[in-house]
Amino acid sequence: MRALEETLLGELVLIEASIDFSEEDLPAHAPGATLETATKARAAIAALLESEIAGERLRRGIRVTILGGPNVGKSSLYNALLGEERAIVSPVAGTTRDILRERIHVGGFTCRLEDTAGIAETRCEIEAKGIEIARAAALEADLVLFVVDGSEEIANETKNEISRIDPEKLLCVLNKSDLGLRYSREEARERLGARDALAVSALKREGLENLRAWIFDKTVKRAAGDLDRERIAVNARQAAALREADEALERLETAIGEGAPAEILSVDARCALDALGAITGRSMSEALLETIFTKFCIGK
Ligand SMILES: Nc1nc2c(ncn2[C@@H]2O[C@H](COP(=O)(O)OP(=O)(O)OP(=O)(O)O)[C@@H](O)[C@H]2O)c(=O)[nH]1
Ligand SMILES: [Mg+2]
Repeated sequence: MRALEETLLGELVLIEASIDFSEEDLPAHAPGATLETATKARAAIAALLESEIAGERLRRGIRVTILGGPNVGKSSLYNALLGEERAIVSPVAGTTRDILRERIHVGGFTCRLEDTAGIAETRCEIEAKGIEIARAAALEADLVLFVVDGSEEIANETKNEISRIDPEKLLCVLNKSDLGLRYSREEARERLGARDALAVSALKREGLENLRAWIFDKTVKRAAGDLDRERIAVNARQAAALREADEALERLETAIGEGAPAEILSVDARCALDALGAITGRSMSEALLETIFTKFCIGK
């Protein structure tokens, strides 16, 4: 946004200078260059507007649920991603009962991370309730990190449980890699029936960067339709301002095409910058003065 604003401001300064100080020795204003800038700015705005819907999802926060059998290290992974000891970790199976939720940031975006009760056959009513909540959370989630203890053989129930999850949003996390994995990533993918698998050690904090990168790729990038980071997360208010700026720039293009005088071009350029200022919070007239001062040393 700043870059967009700066280029337009640069043009406006030239336009205004050609009006106010026409008799002085200043660089001449070239309408052709302004037209080019306006056209480029409109393309940038169009790209920003595309991300409006994706932005809504990103702002809400991407929901990432950690699921898996008991004792595989779900809470350890939760804590590791969080960077704090939030969930109780213990060698006792069935430690986590309630669902835990915290926000984490991945590549500058918010994820709502959930730790859940270990899925197992149980006669305990409380544990069973926790498992029910865990499965429901996984259904709702944007992503499911299904954790298995990679140092142990894969149980049949694990494969069944995984088959309930939409493969599009599933990642199998082979935890406890520090103990030595029983199988390769490829074997894990095949045996677990998952498209993706990643080895980590929640205890030793290893493989977490890969995991974060995977989360980023699967969510933020996909949500934004593979747009690069700068183009993400335009909200409804910002989109309205961008549309306003775009209309002003369209008028500017037409005015240049018609050979309108600098006074007219200035009005449209100011309009566009005013609209962008509603997003950046920058007052256009202040910005204009600053730029005039630094560029031309006029008026000091
Ligand atoms: N060696 C090793 N041990 C781990 C790792 N991650 C977790 N553990 C241990 O595994 C045990 C269970 O860890 P938790 O994080 O409580 O497992 P959980 O999946 O949340 O268990 P429940 O809440 O009971 O379902 C603890 O003793 C942890 O220290 C790891 O990466 N390597
Ligand atoms: Mg736990």
